[in-house]
Amino acid sequence: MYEHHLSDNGQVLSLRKDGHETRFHAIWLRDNAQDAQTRSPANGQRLIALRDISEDLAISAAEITGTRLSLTFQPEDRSIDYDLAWLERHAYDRPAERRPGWTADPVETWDSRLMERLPTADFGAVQSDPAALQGWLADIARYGFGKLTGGPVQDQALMQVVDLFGHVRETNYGRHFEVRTEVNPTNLAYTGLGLQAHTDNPYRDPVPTIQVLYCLESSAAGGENMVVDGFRVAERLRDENQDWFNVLSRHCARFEYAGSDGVILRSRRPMIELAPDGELIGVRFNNRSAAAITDVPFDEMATYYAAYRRMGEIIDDPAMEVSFRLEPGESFLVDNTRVLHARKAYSGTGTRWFQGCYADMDGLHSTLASLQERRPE
Ligand code: AKG
Repeated sequence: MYEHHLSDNGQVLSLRKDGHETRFHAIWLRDNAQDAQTRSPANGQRLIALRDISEDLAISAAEITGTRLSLTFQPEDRSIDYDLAWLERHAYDRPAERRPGWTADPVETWDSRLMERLPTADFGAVQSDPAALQGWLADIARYGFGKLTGGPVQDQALMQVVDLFGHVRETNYGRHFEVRTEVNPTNLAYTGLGLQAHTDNPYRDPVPTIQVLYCLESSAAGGENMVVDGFRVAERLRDENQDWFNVLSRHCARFEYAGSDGVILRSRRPMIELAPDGELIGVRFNNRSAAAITDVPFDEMATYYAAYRRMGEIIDDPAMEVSFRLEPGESFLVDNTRVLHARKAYSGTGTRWFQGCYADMDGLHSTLASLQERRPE
């Protein structure tokens, strides 16, 4: 049962339930009204602007009936109903300070022990069963990584992976790219060299937030893949040395790619990216495309390099990695703002042929949210 209380001359409404009190400001409540004059019933978009709400706004009356709260606003002299469960879900009255590097729901950081419960699904199942697709997408939202098995061994089958949740992001590498040994490679990915764990295309702004890699042939020796949770790396660095975490999150690195004609891509972004409130929102790490770092003050450059070195060591620590070998028809997908991927060198007889493409997490989150709305867990 809820109780309510108005204070501050109608500027603040408090709701109390089970001994817990949550405060809301009058302006926030009026701005977030869900009635048909404030929000379009057809598409949920807001019909009014802040300028339409009086600066002298106050709540003059409040009443709870069942699951609804009715508030009367002055000087409009209008009563608007609120769903109490909606208010509970959108409450913002919590302690302000959180330790920089915190992660938001549903993110769960991981190390090599994720191997015991690798987020994997069957290609046919996620294509035909919305519950299986929902489970797989929820795993990707949680772990930033997901694997698919049992897919077709077919040119461009990776497009069917993207079709499950969103749209391809076309780049200078095309709608998709061939990951196999080439004679004049425009990227070291198109050789048999091993690749240190990295996030892709850090020189792009915005970066593609999803990368899909799909195996079509894997008869060559070597070429195993690894993934590392960049968020766990950042947490470990922070817990080992707060100054190192700070220096990598407060200063920009630079990245560049100029490996093919007519393409010069450059970006300036931190290796560990935080939101203004300290939420960990991105990791960029790619030795191949790191450019000269010129944005760190002279007095902090030595610390920056110590932190950068340690970040690389943590990334390379086997305790952080999950490794696997993809067989033809298998693929994996990473949240490219979070999870790094790597490849062991390959050579000798046989062929290794992968196809890769980019897509974005917003489409994946959108598909997941609408599946969850239809079928709550
Ligand atoms: C990339 O294309 O970004 C790669 O890292 C290639 C990975 C692979 O060949 O498995």
